Amino acid sequence: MDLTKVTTLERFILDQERFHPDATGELTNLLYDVALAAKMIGAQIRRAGLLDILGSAKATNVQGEMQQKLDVLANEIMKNALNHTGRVCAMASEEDEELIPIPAGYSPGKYAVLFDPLDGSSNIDVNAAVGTIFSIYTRVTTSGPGTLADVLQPGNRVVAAGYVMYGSSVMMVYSGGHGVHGFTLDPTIGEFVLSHNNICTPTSGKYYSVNESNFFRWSRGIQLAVRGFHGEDPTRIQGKNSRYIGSLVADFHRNLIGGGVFMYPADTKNPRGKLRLLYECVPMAFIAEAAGGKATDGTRRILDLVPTALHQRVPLVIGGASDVDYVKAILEAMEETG
Ligand code: AHM
Ligand code: MG
Repeated sequence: MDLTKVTTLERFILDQERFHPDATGELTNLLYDVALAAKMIGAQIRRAGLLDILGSAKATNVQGEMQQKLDVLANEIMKNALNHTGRVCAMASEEDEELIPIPAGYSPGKYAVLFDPLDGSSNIDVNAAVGTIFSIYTRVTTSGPGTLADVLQPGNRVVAAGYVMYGSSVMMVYSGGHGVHGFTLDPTIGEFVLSHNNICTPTSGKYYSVNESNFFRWSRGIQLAVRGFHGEDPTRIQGKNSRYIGSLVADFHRNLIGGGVFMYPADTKNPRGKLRLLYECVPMAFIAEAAGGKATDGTRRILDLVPTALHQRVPLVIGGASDVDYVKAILEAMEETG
């Protein structure tokens, strides 16, 4: 590797803009704002053990789950990185019940941004990988402050989406619809540099990832599909290895690169699944599809679902195209729909 030449995130996105003659540079700057927030969140996570900011903030988020201190911090960092730039008209976050307006005194911009500032936060206390997930839409309202209509858009209108994984290194993976690109933070220069250009995911992979402790709470179809992943249906699908961290970004990222399928199906405890459509499933579905994979709620394409509420949940089957199709074929044969 020539250490005198690196492609930074900024340069890469600027280069891509040349292919869009109508581009104004606003989206580039917005992605750069997200990257800055990611660096700040990553820095806090690295120092978490030292600063005694591990553990619960004794507040409960809108889904009734205990927030970890870093969730709160990451949420504030994301909002503060985005709310004053004139590029964003409104935001929505896993950690805020309502739409997040732009503060008084700042002008609302062209984009709506949705995010889960720190997903998988139950992993923080054990030093396992966590992530930030985001998606960006062009606003549908024409002026003034953004409204719910700007954030309740179907995933097929996303203009860019991605995630940041805080793992053994900090990595940002994003797509503007043309390919999926991965950037690793070089801590010595404080820049995200292109490390994974044009990621393509295998159509059938070697891993399956699901919380198997829910097995007896799943539908018959999901149980059958997972038994296929165990190797019980070799004429239709090859048996796979099980890998599950319980951190969507890390589980998804491994399968994106190594090949595989991730599922969080509905179960009797979570009848609509656990994951949230808007800021967990849609951004991951956008990335999966741009890498050649698929994402469904079991039978229907995630990106075509029309959201009705900010925090709605949806079952998720995501990964290699033929692995996702395998699950769909079983559910359809059993007449189980999403
Ligand atoms: P969170 O948004 O409260 O962090 O929960 C989301 C996480 C995902 O990262 C992960 O895929 C899933 O919840 C794990 O759930 P479970 O512990 O039920 O397997
Ligand atoms: Mg989450």
